[in-house]
Amino acid sequence: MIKIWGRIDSSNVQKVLWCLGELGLEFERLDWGGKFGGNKNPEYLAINPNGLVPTIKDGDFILWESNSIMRYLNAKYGNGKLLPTSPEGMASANRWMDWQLSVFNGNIVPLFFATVRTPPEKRDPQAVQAALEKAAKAWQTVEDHLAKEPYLGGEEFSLGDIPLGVWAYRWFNLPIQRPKLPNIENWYEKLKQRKPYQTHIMIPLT
Ligand SMILES: N[C@@H](CCC(=O)N[C@@H](CS)C(=O)NCC(=O)O)C(=O)O
Repeated sequence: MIKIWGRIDSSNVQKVLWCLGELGLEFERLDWGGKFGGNKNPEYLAINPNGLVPTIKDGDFILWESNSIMRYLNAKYGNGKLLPTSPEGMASANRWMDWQLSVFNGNIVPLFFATVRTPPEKRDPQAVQAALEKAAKAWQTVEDHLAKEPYLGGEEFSLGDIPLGVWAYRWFNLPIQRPKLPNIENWYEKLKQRKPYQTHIMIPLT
């Protein structure tokens, strides 16, 4: 049985839970990180020196980094079905996964913290607006791409959709005035039909 350390409200843990769901895999999950702590324990640091979640253990194999975990699960248990087979399609899906971690995250996390993770009475409207503009600019890159193809890896759903799909739910449920992004809305509507998305992603924002 695959073991996963990580709280259910972590975006990076959610990616792995969604992927496990898409592959129909059973797993054991431990509440870890955030209010549960445990991630700075020496025993945990020995398996994940970053002190972050998620981490998985599959037999004797331990792995951290959410996107790498999804690629591993897909290769090992999905026969690669969650990535396009053409080099171009696979590279494109991988690109969106990498872009989420390297570029997009830094543009959306400040908005999440300025709203959901700040009590309403302490929220700074100017800071929220600045964060919103930054996030909207990053989403525009996704919007423009989704004008050309229905999913972020091409014609079919793939791992390329998961990292940004996690954030789409958050974006559409934040207490903000969103600019109109019709291609992202259409894509999000499709993601909402997926059972693992409903189970692991469409949960209250905390
Ligand atoms: N690049 C890492 C980032 C992991 C990460 O930043 N995890 C956050 C939660 S989303 C974390 O562990 N924060 C500390 C905590 O939850 O206590 C990944 O994709 O797995």
